[in-house]
Amino acid sequence: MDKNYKITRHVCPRNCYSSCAMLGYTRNRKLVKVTGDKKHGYTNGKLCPKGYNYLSHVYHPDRLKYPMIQNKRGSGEWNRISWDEAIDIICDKIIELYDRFGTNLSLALNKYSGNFGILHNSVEGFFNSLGQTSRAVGSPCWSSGLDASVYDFGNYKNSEPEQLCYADTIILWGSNPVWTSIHSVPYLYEAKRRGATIITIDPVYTATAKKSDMYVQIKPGTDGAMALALAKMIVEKNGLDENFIRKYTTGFEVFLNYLKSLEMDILLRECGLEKGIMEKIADTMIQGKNTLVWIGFGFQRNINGGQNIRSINALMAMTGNIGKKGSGILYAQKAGMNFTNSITKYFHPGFNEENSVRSIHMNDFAKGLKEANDPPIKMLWVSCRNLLTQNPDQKLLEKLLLNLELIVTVDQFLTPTAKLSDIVLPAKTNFEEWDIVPSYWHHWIGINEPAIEPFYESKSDLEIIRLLAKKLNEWRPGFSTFPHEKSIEDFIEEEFTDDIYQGLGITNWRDLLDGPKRVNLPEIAWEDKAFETPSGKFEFYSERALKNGKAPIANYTFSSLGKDGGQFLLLTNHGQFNLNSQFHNLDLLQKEKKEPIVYIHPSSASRNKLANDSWVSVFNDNGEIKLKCVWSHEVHPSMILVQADHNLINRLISFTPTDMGEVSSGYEGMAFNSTYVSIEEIGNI
Ligand SMILES: Nc1nc2c(c(=O)[nH]1)N[C@H]1C(S)=C(S)[C@@H](COP(=O)(O)OP(=O)(O)OC[C@H]3O[C@@H](n4cnc5c(=O)[nH]c(N)nc54)[C@H](O)[C@@H]3O)O[C@H]1N2
Ligand SMILES: Nc1nc2c(c(=O)[nH]1)N[C@H]1C(S)=C(S)[C@@H](COP(=O)(O)OP(=O)(O)OC[C@H]3O[C@@H](n4cnc5c(=O)[nH]c(N)nc54)[C@H](O)[C@@H]3O)O[C@H]1N2
Ligand code: SF4
Ligand SMILES: [Mo]
Repeated sequence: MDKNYKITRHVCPRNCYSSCAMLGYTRNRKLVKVTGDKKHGYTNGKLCPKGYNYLSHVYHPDRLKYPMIQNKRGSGEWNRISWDEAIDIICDKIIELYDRFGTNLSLALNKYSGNFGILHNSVEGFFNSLGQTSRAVGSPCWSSGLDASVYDFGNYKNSEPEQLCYADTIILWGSNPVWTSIHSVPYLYEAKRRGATIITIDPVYTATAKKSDMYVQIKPGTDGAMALALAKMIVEKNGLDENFIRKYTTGFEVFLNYLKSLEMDILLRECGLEKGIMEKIADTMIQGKNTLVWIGFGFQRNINGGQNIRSINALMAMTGNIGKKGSGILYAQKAGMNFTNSITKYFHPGFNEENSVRSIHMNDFAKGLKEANDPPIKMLWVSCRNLLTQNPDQKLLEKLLLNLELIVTVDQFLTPTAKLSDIVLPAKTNFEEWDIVPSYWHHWIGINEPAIEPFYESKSDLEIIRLLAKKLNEWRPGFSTFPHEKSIEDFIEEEFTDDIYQGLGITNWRDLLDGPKRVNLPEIAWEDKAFETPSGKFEFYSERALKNGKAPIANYTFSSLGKDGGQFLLLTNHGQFNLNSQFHNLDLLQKEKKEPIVYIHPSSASRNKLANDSWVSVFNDNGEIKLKCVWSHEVHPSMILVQADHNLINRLISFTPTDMGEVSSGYEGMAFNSTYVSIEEIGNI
């Protein structure tokens, strides 16, 4: 690139393992190229196909350009309005509702993972600045796994994923990095080059499974039974690390007694696996020095998810595979996100974290909306969230949303959620705004600086919040304590402390303009064995779990997944060329896309008289969708697979809580993968 280009630094702020550092090339005020930033130690100058296609995302013809108002909700009759008009209408409603109810509780926020940049927390900050409001709380994504770590380790920490390189045995347990965490793949290859054995355990023969040395097709949701069977074998084979157990753990005897009480045949029948393959895995773990398990997020989105992870944690602790090079459990961390979070802390006088939120279960949001009373919810603010594709209970949600008096959605596109709103406000992309973006996976952070002018009239979430706070205070002095007069630079400045700077090896956040920086976190999680549990040890037996109404030890509930009537478990895995509901509209990426497909094992298909390539109806009490039936040996016979990128799939899914999640996120997680469906051929359509 010649010097006529302005080069700017960026981070992809999507809810993605990689949080890639990027370089934007701008000429004549137009972004003309996006590449990876080689200064990022983990992503190493590479992007994924979505990342390389950011230009068509930023300049997409469907991007929202102006604030718009809809005549009647869902009518599709939109009129352009000015920012002033939009802010006036919104603030007028906020104040009117306050006057009607004497509180802001009838105003609710639903925000999740559309953008993980820290300035986007200004939205929560604005809500905190009003006193009491209602808020969707919880996580549809990862919380039962986080809780499992809290019970066993006292916290969730992640080794640097680069540790993959040093493992002798890598178990990819329900994770599909070839699609969902592409930057980890070079480290898996490096491990392979060094002689590691890679085992994938997944009900689907995924792109990742195809690259592994060993593949285990497990019945979905039964991994706890498998982990306990492996643990039992390892005990029998004298594969315990007695020293680690004695020094660093508590409650092993209770766990051991539990293992002894379990019958191997029943465990194996439960997960549908042969003893031979289990012996092979147990032997590989014992013979190799270091085993590293990567547990995916999809793994724990079922009713046994948290307990199944606790069983794996126990398996790893009893073999001493914790806190040493090339071993341990990779899942996720929040430590790299430890900013001051000051942007959320301008609480209204008399309010704080404890008393300013009336929480509504994010995963059971429809019911929450219905039941919220005194006062009821009347206005909804949606930001970084496409709840009308990503949430369960779609039909009920749609119905209840229609009862609200005002819905405002801030987004870059007219999503299904935006289409059911009264006002949509256009959001900037990460090439148009300042931000700092951390990662829940690797140990790096980076900066977003504006490369280009805002797309038409789009604004960042923070800019919108400032307009709201300013107008509210003009009309009602002191209504919001959000400091709208502060500059964006001020807000960034306040997120850093001297300690954070020191850890990053910089003296000012602007130093990130020279390249992303590594956060000063240990390369190996728990190397110090300073577990953060009440006992200070790894807890096979957790009093805390018991107190929260859970089994105190890793525990498997048998046949909790059994259902009769010929129904199948519906798995909705994350797709390769989209990021949840984002990037579906990039033609380049979607050109391979055929009809919407349901994959089914040929034996199940024959039993149910479903011809290959026929149209089928997939249904349950929640609804019905029509899909093309494709026979595939790659999916377990007990399940069918529809990619999560199918816009309508959550019409079949109602709220089912995972077994954990409350400790880390406030509510149980969402057991998307514990949904049962029937399937029938409908011939040609
Ligand atoms: N059936 C099924 N459902 C699932 C899942 C599944 O596996 N199966 N997975 C679940 C999981 S793991 C997750 S994390 C959730 C994800 O659900 P969401 O958090 O809703 O995720 P996204 O679809 O990525 O993003 C939501 C919206 O944010 C918008 N956005 C992007 N940048 C900005 C911005 O700067 N400002 C604003 N205001 N908006 C922005 C995007 O355009 C998009 O419309 O879905 C869950 N839903
Ligand atoms: N390309 C792309 N990347 C993404 C995303 C995306 O949508 N697209 N989404 C991002 C987000 S929000 C998330 S949460 C992550 C998700 O990242 P992953 O967890 O890697 O992805 P999933 O597809 O949710 O699930 C991974 C695998 O778990 C398997 N699985 C499901 N149930 C079970 C089970 O009971 N046992 C076992 N052993 N395996 C099971 C599925 O078959 C699937 O192959 O990826 C992130 N990265
Ligand atoms: S979607 Fe993920 S892998 Fe792709 S550019 Fe963004 S952060 Fe990187
Ligand atoms: Mo997620």
